[in-house]
Amino acid sequence: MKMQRTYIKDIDEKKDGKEVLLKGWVQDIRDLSSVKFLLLRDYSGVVQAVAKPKTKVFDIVPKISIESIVEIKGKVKKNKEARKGYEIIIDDLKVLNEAETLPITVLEKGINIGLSKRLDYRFLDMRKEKVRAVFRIQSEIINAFREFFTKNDFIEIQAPGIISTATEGGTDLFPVKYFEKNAYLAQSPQLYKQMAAISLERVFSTMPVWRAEKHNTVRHLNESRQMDIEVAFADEMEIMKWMEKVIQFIVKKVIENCKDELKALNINLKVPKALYITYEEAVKKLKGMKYGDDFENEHEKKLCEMYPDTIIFIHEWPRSLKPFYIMPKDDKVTRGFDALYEGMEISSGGQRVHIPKILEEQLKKQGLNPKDFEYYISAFKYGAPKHSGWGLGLERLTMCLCGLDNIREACMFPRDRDRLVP
Ligand code: AMO
Repeated sequence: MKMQRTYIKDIDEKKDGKEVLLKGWVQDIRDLSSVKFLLLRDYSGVVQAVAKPKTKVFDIVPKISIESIVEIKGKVKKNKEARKGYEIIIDDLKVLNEAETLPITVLEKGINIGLSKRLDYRFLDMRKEKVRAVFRIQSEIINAFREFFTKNDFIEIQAPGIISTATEGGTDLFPVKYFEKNAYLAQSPQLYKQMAAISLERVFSTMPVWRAEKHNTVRHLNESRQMDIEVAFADEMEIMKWMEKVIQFIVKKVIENCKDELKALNINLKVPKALYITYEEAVKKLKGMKYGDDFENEHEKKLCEMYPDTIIFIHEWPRSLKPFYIMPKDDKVTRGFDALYEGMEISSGGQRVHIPKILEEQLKKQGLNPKDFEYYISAFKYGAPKHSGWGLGLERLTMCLCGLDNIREACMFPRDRDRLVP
């Protein structure tokens, strides 16, 4: 009978002394005169395999190229000094697919290669422990987000990726040819999640969004992923609470389920507290800022340094700084907010305008033509409750939890001003 494959994570006490079949990548080879070591990696871990003298594999092992795909049959043996406390004494080895000389190393020390070169070879770069840790944590973040809102009776909606009008300002749209019409890649699910919430009450979405922002910064991508919610009958204070709760839930899940990954990244993650302050209060805390100024990244950093391990919710933003769909609170301020965490903005949102007349006025004020938004405005004419929501950047949150200083590290295949491949 064909032998079943064993995964490296399952090598334990019960397997001690037994013959196993392993498959994976050759991470490294150590060629000593008396013995040859091969580090084998699969999705679940790394184990040391040993070729002893006078065996048929002794001369073969040192010749195998790094990252080749191999199949190893061997005996599990306790060895306190080996990683995991066990090693494999190789009986037989087959090279399933030989790797050519690598353009970048996949060993941890190779992390110092420039980011741009690493991204050129991302398919190899993600074989490194630290890089894999980031994407494992990102997967936990998005799963926890879904779990939290599903448990709270929200439904996940799928908004379109091709749209006919700007939702987040007209200048940073990517045009696409849509048969005879002009269309754009969606900058956010904004208008669609609102139209869903006024019928379904509690919705969330996770989708890529596209922004043709020309600036190349360590916090911006031209394609990013947004986690959004929209809740009917809620105001901005209520939905900020949802964000406080979901981020705390996500961080707890990452602490619980990604212990090895956090260790690999050398991160001591803490469940954050929350602070709620008005825009006016925030401006007063910062030197060199005056009422009406938008926050620069240096201001966000300073505020976060004042309140470590805290999500800072800044609400009551001036009307001039928020989009047309944010509900005004009075003549001066809106019901919009921004959330800062670990030195940067991770989210913005607020209560929406659900009164068609106010919506038309706000569109005109921002230089937009209400005619282009007729489909959206009319949705609020047939029984629309007040509603609120926010969008949370997946890559930005990944940066915060993994301690990364460039957003490209938090995106498997980033799209920026200069990069369209791989
Ligand atoms: P906003 O434009 O602030 O709001 O986007 C929400 C969050 O998405 C992330 N984000 C980005 N991340 C990387 N690169 C980018 N270019 C980028 N743009 C945005 C950020 C940001 O805080 N419709 C509103 C949300 C709402 O009101 O519900 C919106 O899109 O983390």
